[in-house]
Amino acid sequence: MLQFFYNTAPNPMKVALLLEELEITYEAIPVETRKGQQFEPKFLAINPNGKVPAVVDGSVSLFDSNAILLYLADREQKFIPTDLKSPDRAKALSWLMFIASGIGPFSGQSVHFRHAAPDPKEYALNRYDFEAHRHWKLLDDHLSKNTYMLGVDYSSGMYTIAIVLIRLVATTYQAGDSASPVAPNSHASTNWVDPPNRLTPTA
Ligand SMILES: N[C@@H](CCC(=O)N[C@@H](CS)C(=O)NCC(=O)O)C(=O)O
Repeated sequence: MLQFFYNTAPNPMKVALLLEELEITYEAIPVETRKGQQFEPKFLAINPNGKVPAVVDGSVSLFDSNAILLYLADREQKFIPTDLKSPDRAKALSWLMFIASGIGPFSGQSVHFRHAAPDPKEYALNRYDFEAHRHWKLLDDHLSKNTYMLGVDYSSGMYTIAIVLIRLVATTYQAGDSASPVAPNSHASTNWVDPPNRLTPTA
């Protein structure tokens, strides 16, 4: 059975969400990162980066949340265009990496410097806030012209792993500092998923 190493922070939760959506049977193995379990040799053998999430699926071992999401979507051939050379697959990969390297980390740092960092922090806060908002604006502009991330006609409304990710990042970001005024289209749930509200957080 697939083993899923996790804590309840945003990156592992992206994987949990997709595992559930894909209805994959898995064993959830908590890693107590506050107690340093991520640095134990047996976990470092799975993820040398010493962070959750990580997954072991038979002989396959993966770390880094977006790599895991891509693997799972490909494994099940769901939530991502499967034709490797299709324009939509290319678009999905671009948005996936945009989230992994842009909107996710910049939003995370923005929230950190606003709510957790000790003073002085103004320079860092301005820097990360600016970049986070720039990314959200870009996404919002895209969604103001397209009903779905990959366009109106894509796969009879099926959403993609990119949407799952953005929705979760949006939720996380909102928890620290509402992005709604910055990116109203990005927070209109009908623009994110089909059926509407499927991934809308309840709290
Ligand atoms: N790029 C990694 C980041 C993973 C990451 O930062 N994980 C956090 C939880 S969201 C973690 O393990 N923190 C504990 C630590 O850094 O020691 C991914 O997307 O999986």
